[in-house]
Order: sequence, then C-alpha cells, then structure tokens
Amino acid sequence: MQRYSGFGLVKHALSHHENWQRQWRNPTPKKAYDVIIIGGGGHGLGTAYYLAKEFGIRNVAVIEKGWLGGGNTARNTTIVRSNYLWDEAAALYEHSMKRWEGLSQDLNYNVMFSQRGVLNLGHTLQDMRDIQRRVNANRLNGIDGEVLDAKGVQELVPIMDCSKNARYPVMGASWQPRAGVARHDAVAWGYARGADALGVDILQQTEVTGFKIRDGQVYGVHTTRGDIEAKTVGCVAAGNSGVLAKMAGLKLPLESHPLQALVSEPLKPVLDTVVMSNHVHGYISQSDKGDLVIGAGIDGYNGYGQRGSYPTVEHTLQAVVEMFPIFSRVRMNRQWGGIVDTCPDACPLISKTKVKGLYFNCGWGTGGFKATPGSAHVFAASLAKGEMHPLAAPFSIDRFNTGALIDEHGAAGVAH
Ligand code: FAD
Ligand code: PYC
Repeated sequence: MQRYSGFGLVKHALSHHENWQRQWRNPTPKKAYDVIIIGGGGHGLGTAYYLAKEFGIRNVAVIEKGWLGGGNTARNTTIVRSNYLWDEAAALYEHSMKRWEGLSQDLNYNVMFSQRGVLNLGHTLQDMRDIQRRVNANRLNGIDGEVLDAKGVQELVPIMDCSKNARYPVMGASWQPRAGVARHDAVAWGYARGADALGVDILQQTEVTGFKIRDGQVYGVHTTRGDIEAKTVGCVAAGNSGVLAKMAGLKLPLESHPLQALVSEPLKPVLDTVVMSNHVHGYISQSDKGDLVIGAGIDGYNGYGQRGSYPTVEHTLQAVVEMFPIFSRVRMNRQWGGIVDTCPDACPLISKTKVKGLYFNCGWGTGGFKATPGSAHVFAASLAKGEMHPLAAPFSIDRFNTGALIDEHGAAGVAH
C-alpha cells in the first residue's frame, strides 16, 4: 500500500483526489495479448493476478465494460465459508478459504477478512439431520464445523429469538468458526493493484461485443475500443456469461436472476457473527460501519436489470424480524440488486468449451464471493497450462452430459 510520512498524510487528506496516486494504470489497449480475461470482478482480476504472479504470464488484459467490481463483486453481502457437502465443492471452497486467510498479506492490501463465524440455522428435524450430515462431511474433509443445539445458538447470539414462540423455533445450527466476511471492493482493488504492478493491462469502460473464432479456435475479441487478439480467452462475467456464450455460438446451462441485498442505518455493535436461515429464509450480519447487511433469495424471474422487486424485500425483512424482533424498528438505508448466474446443481462451471482456447468460469450464482481467491487461482492455473486444474476439473460443462452433477443446493445458503 502507498506509504506517506505524517506530513504527506495530512497534505493528501486535505487535498482533492486529483492529487492522489493512481492504484493502477489506464492503458491504451494493445493489439494482442497472450491471455484476455473478460470481466473485471474479483474472479477476473484475481485470475490475471495469479497468471502474472504464479505462472509468469504477464502479457494479459482484463477487459471490463464498466468499472472494477461494479458487477456482483461489490454488490454482494461478503459471506465467506467453506462448509459445502460434496468432496469436490468442499475442496474448492476450502482451497479458497486458505487463500482468504493469507490474502491481505499476499496483496499487501487490507481486504478486512474477519473470521467471525457463520451460523446456518435449523428449524425442523430434517434441517437438523441435513446439518449433521453436512458437518460430518466437512469434518471428514478437514473443514472446521460444529453442530449446536438451540441453547448453544442462543449463547452465541443472545439477541436472537430462540424461544418456542417463534413461527419456526430455532432447533440448532451448523457453526463454522473460520467463516466470516470481507470487504468486497477492497478485494477487487487489491487484485487490480497487484495485477497492474505485474504488468497486466486493466481496460475499463471497454465492452466485449463478439469473439474472433476461426477453424474452431478463438483468436481474439471485438470490443467497443477495437479488436484485440489473444489465443487464450477466459470469460468471467457472472450474470452476463450466457450473453457472452451466445456470442461464441455456445449455450450454457445457466439462468440469470436478480439477487437483492439491503443495509440498515448504522447501529452500535450488536451482532458479532453471521446468521443465515434457509428455512425462515433470510440472513444477516453487521458490517464494521455498524449497518445490518441483509439478504435472502433470488427474485424468481430472469433479468439483467441489476435491481429487484419489492415483494422480495418485504419477504426478506419479515424473515429478519422474525429471527430478530429487536430489529423491528431499525430503518433500512439502501437496497440494490446484482445479476446472479445460477446453474441447475448450484455449482459453478469452470471449463473449456468446444471453441479451442475459450474458457468460462461462471455459474457461481448466489455464492461466488467466498470462492474468489480459490476460483481465480485454479482458473489461472488452467489457462496457463491449457489443462483444467484438478480442483476445477469436476466443474466442467461435461457434467451435464455425463450426469456427474454436484448438487449443492443444501449448502448454497440462499434459495434458488
Ligand atoms: P462480477 O463481479 O459480476 O464481475 C463480472 C464482470 O464482468 C462485471 O464487472 C461486468 O461488468 C463484466 N462484464 C460482463 N459482460 C461483459 C462484457 N461483454 N465485456 C466486458 N465486461 C463484461 N457470494 C458469496 O459467496 N457470499 C455472499 O454473501 C454473497 N452475497 C451476494 C449478494 C448479492 C446481492 C449478490 C448479487 C451476489 C452475492 N454473492 C455472494 C455472489 C457473488 O457476488 C458472486 O458470485 C461473485 O461476486 C461473482 O464474482 P465475479 O468476479 O465472477 O463476477
Ligand atoms: O453463499 O453464503 C452464501 C451467501 C450468503 C448470501 C448470499 N450468498
């Protein structure tokens, strides 16, 4: 991070931002690169960073149609956990968790990763059986997890209604102590600054409008700033992945839906962990600024509008007030939406395509923020070697031909 003397700090604090040092360059696109990454969210920027840092491929462009992190990366509610059921998913998310644990040091950028723990509540006997099964599976995979009863939950979160009076009384929860939250835009900025310093060109306000494909091999992209060539292209465009795939003549098993979130007015610290309930259907944490960060499930219809509907907001707040009657008079400050690309088995697609050199990393749906460092790392390794990284291989598009689906709806945390 940029360092100032005491005097420098005061000078810059009092100056306008035009005097601040840029954290990354604003380069003119070159005619050609070794690798093009489409999408300047955390996954795309992280991929470029690891390509340059760990695989020595520095002639890389990240092409972003808007601003860095302006997609889901800076619209999400930042829950990070690795408590997925199946071995393939657990291994990938735990790979990510380990990278989260060293990310601020690696990037020399404070991504504010806060391991305050995540509770997934159970409200029925079947919920508790599913929780038990998932925690057992996690522990067999070396992932931390505990099953708590209602008393244990109440001790962790004294302000939650764990009484028998609730519509769906809390019976217990899974508890992952190493899980938590992070600062979303810092993740994008940290990766961007790191990648730029290693020579990666970050091209903002540049939209990819088509692919250059000849004899089944990609050799570049059309953009709003002209054509750019590369024989390896990685698409990391979240909710817009289906649109990009169509430009290349591909159809991916994805649906794009709005997913909303809300933040309240800031409060004094009252909630020092993350609480999620699939059954009552809402989740909540408190940010370091003091606002309550709240969300629930997707809006059921398809759309690309980055906004959602009022009934979902109402449903979300009903769930939160049911769990936390103490918050019933808290005022909401802001609400927004992102476009999530959901896959039928609630797992991502990290895959080659039938177009040689064209790869997709998408389908993270409602849960890809937590995967950012791990996904970026395995995708960079796959692009660098031309072979899918072993942790990425099970997430190939081929699983929809072979039937080897990895159903993680139970762990997805948010219904879709
Ligand atoms: P993005 O950050 O969306 O980046 C993709 C980029 O591609 C965008 O910036 C877009 O502008 C760009 N792009 C698209 N088309 C083009 C084009 N043609 N040319 C150039 N650029 C293009 N996940 C969790 O793990 N925990 C959570 O708590 C959580 N909460 C969420 C809450 C909400 C409200 C939302 C919307 C999502 C949430 N998610 C959560 C999901 C998570 O945000 C995403 O899975 C993740 O951020 C995806 O990152 P990304 O880098 O792949 O995509
Ligand atoms: O994947 O944990 C998650 C999540 C929480 C809210 C949205 N996604």
